Amino acid sequence: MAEAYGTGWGTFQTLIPNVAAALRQAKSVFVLTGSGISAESGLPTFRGVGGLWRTHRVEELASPEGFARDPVLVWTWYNERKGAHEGAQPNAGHDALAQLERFSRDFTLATQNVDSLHLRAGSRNVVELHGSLREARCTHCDARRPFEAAGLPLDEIAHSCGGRWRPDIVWFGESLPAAAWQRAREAASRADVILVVGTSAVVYPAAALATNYNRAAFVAEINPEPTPISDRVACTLRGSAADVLPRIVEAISRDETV
Ligand code: BJW
Repeated sequence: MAEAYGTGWGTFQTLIPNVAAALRQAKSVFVLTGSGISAESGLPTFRGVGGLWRTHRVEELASPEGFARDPVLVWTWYNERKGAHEGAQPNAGHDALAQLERFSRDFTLATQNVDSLHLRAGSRNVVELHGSLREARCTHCDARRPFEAAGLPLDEIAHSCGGRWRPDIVWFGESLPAAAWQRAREAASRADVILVVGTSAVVYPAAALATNYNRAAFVAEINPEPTPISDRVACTLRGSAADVLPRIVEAISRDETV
């Protein structure tokens, strides 16, 4: 399919109609997003400039070992992030993906983000690969509690069963939720078009969804910076999600396709 729409570098004027044409004709569309799509909502990415939280790397905080070492530090990080999520609004990139879903017969959006902004923008078939900050769960039993806007009070980390409350997200070394992973992998495998938006594509297995399960799809990456998959995709749109995605949706709406 890649040859039918042209590949490689080019101006937005050429590439956007190409991607729009591929999307119009696709029977099935799969989108993978990462923290870059929420950058223009004011939420920091993980590995970019300012990607550190205070002096800590994400790998130190987002792991069962990091949580066991210092649960108060980890909860302080998640409480701050929860506050930032509550204050953030979906941006034009999130909105464009919600619109794109309405044009598509079979559309799946798998996100690595835990900020719920795709759902708030109106996307429906969303797979949250790394969980969400809507709930906390116990490390020991099946108990769950809503993750309040104010975060978890730091004197309530201990659960009555002897376990600890932790955010309902996937940390390094932990498996992705099996049902979410299966849904995403199947959707990536059957897609005619795959959009990879705002992810450094270094965290696995999520990054594998972009290029490893489907060699026939037309894959377009939307990211201002190159990533390890840039050389393997049909089309790279070097721009911000909030700029590029609405232009693609506009081209589809106006039928400016090739
Ligand atoms: C813009 C923009 C704009 C900026 N518009 N774009 C295979 C190979 C190698 C390693 C592994 C492997 N398989 C497993 C691993 C280990 C590990 C891993 O991947 N490590 C690598 C880092 C080396 N993976 C795991 O441990 C995973 N579990 C697993 O595999 O289970 C099986 C297993 C079990 C036991 C042992 C071994 C295997 C779990 C991964 C969980 C990741 N969790 C985190 C944090 C938790 C969630 C949270 O707190 O939010 O998820 S890490 C962090 O990275 C977060 C993100 O979801 C994830 C991805 O980051 P993302 O979103 O791509 O952000 P950035 O900052 O990296 O990139 C932002 C991009 O946006 C940049 O490219 C910018 O240019 C761009 N951008 N502005 C568009 N305006």
